[in-house]
Amino acid sequence: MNTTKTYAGIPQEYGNLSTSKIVIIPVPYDGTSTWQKGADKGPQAFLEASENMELFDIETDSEVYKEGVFLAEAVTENASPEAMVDAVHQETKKYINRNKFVTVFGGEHSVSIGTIRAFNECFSNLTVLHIDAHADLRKEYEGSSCNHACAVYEANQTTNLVQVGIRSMDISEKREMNTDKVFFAHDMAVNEDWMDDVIDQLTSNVFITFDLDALDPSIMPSTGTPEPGGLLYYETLEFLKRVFEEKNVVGFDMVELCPNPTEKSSDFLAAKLFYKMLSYKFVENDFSYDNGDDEMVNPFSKLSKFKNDDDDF
Ligand SMILES: [Mn+2]
Repeated sequence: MNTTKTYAGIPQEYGNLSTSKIVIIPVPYDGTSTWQKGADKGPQAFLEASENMELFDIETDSEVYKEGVFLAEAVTENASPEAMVDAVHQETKKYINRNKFVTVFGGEHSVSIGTIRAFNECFSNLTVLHIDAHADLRKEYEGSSCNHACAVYEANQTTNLVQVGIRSMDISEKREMNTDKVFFAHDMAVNEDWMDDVIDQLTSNVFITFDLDALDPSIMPSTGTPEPGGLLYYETLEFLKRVFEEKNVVGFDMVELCPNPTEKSSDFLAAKLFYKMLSYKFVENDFSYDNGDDEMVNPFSKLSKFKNDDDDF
């Protein structure tokens, strides 16, 4: 990976560590994937797609890169899953301690074990908002507690873990689950208040771990384990926007982009979604819409399959 480049091709003056508010740590790790390999190529594909995106965000009327985005050297430790997790933990903590808004781009989901460990040491009453198709609550898998199938087992023991979009798990994971804090995709599909219900479960400090397989394979086919019945784009943005508005999001990671050379739209979606999350974090003005009837409407709610807004038409 060419780390002399800046994130998204931004001018060097916005890419220096000392003046940047935001740090991105790439972790091209794919040591424990069980089905399709290739998440180690995720950061490179994400960075290439980011270079081809417009840096003005229409919705928030902002250019978040001007807050400064430092592209850190990639964490390439891969001697063992445990060694990788330790390296991610140390690197993440290093930048949190420099008062940066730290983000991590994986790699498979096991990288989040290290990221979450660092955030949990640095922020009190932390919620880990886990957006994923998979529960990832196994204590150990294929001989390691740092397997991707164990991504949030530790978070479930040590933080307020809230899981969203889940639609695939082993029966043994039911024992670990706090059912008040798990939002299954099949329930979300028929509960128009799911966003309110999730937000009710969050403490004020929130770290978001976003597994791209939470999204529907129709919009995110390039992921290791695509599961049908996932989130679509605008409902995802609506939900994330609310979390960023209503809570103190302290950082996030994005994992499991498994790029396919003939299918670039997934890479681009990941790049745009990542930039949207930064835009939501740093936007200063209130960008909610007003329909003129003194009733706030969200422009995306009508596009959401998880909403039932028939009466609006
Ligand atoms: Mn997953």
